[in-house]
Amino acid sequence: MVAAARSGNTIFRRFALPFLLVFLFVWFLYNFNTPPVVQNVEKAAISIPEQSIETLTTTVTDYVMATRTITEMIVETTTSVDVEQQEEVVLTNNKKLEQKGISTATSNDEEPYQREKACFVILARNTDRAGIRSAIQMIEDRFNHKYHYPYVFLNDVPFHQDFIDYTTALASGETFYGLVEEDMWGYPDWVDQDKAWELRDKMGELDIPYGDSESYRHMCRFQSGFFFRHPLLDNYDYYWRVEPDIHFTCDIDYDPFRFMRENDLKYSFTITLLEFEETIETLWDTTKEFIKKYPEYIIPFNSSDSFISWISPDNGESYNLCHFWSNFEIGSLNWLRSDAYLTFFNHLDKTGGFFYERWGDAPVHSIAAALMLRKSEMHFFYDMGYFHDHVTHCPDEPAWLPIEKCSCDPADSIDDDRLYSCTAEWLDVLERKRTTLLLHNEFPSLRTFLTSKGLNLFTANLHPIIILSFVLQTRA
Ligand SMILES: Nc1nc2c(ncn2[C@@H]2O[C@H](COP(=O)(O)OP(=O)(O)O)[C@@H](O)[C@H]2O)c(=O)[nH]1
Ligand SMILES: [Mg+2]
Repeated sequence: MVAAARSGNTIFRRFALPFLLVFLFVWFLYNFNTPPVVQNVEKAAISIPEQSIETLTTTVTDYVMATRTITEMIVETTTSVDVEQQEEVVLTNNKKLEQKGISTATSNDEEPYQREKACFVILARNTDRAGIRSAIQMIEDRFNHKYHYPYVFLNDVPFHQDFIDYTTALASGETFYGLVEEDMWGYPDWVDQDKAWELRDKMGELDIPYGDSESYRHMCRFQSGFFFRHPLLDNYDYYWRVEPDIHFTCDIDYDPFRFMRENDLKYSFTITLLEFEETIETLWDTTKEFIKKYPEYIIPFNSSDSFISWISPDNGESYNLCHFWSNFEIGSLNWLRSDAYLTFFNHLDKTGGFFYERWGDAPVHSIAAALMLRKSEMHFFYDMGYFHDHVTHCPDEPAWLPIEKCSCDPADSIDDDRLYSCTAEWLDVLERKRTTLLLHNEFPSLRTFLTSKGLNLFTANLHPIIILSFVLQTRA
C-alpha cells in the first residue's frame, strides 16, 4: 500500500506536476495583462478560419520581439530614488511645488517622483492665450497631471498679466515667464534690412505661407539658434516644445524625458513633412559648405550610424525637403548648446538666409540631426497621438488601440502618406518596425495580440506547448 502510494506520488511529481506547471505557465502567458475592455474585441473575432502554423509562428515571433524590445525600453515610472543622483533643480522644484500646495508624487507612487531636469517650452504671443490654454489642458490631462513638469513661456514682448494668470492656473507644475531680448530676436548687423524687406515682399506675392511675414522670420531664427540659450532654460537638460492649439490624443503614461535620458536620445518627433522649396533655396548649398568646412562634426555618410539617406537621395548632393515637424519636439538642450550645433547655426546665420529667404527651424533642426546625430540618438514617439494645424499622427496598431486610450482616428494619420510625409522612409532607413516603437507600461496578452491579427490559439488547433516553445525559442 505504502509502496503504491509512494509510486503514485512519484508519478504525480515526475509527470503530472510538471505538466500542470507548464499548463499554468502557458495559460498565464496567454492571458496575462488582458485588460477587461479587450475581452469584447476577442468576442468579436471569435469565428476565425484555421490558420497555418507558419502564420501563427510569424505572428508569435512578432509578438515576442515586440514585447522584448518594449521590456528593454520601458520606462519604469516607479523607480526608487537614488539620493545621490538627485539634482538640485529637482529638489528646488519639489520644494516650490509643495509650497504651492502641489503634490510632488505621481498618483500611484508614494515616493516623490524624481523628475528629469526638463521642462515644456512655449514661445507665444499674448494673443495666443486661448490656444495655449487649450494646449496646456491637453498636456495636463494626457500626461502632466502625474508628473508636474514645469513650463517656460517666452515672448518677444512682456506677457500680459492675464496671460500669466490664466496659464499658471492650468499648469500642475511651476510656470516661468521670460522676455526674449533683442540679441535673440532682432536683426544681426550683417543683414541688409532693405534687401530683406524687398525679398519678403516678393515671396509674399508668390503666396507662400508666411512669405511676407517679418515676425515669422524672427521666430524661426529664434527657434533655430536661441531658445535653448535663454537664461530660463539654463537649469534644464531636456525640452518639450508646445504650440497653441495642439492636441495630444493618446494617454502618455510614462515619462518621455526619462526615456530620452535613459536611452541617450537627443531628438524626437511625431510628424515629418516636406518643406516648401521656395523658402529654402540656398539652405542645402550653405549646408554643403558647412559639411566641407567642418567634417569633424558630421557622422560619415558611409557609416551605418548615418541617416543622411533620409534627407538626401544622392549621398548628400541634394536635399529631399524631408524634415521633422518641429512644433512637436522633445530634445536635448545640451545637444543644441554643443559646439557642433552652434557652429552649424552660426554658419547658416552669417549668410542672412533666415531673412533673405525664410528658413524654418524645422528643416534646420532636421538637417542638423541628420548630419550630426547617430541613428540611435533619435526617436519617433509613435505612441503619442498628436495633432497640429490639420495634420495628424495617430498610432494604428490593432493590438494596441483597445488599450491606448486614443481619441484620434488612425485613418487620418499622415504617417504612410509618402507624398507629404517622410515617416515611412524614416522607418525604412532605420529598419524599424512600428511595433518596436510603442512604449507603454502595459503590453496586451498574447491572446489579445493573436486575436487582433485574426488568429486564435484554439481555432488554429495548436497545442499550448507549441506556442510555448515558439515563445521560449524567440526569447532565447
Ligand atoms: N512671441 C512670439 N511668438 C510667436 C511669434 N510668431 C510665432 N510665434 C510662436 O511661435 C510658434 C510658431 O508659430 P505659428 O504661428 O504656430 O507657426 P506655424 O506652426 O509654422 O504655423 C507658436 O508657438 C507661436 O505662438 C511672434 O511674433 N512672437
Ligand atoms: Mg503652429
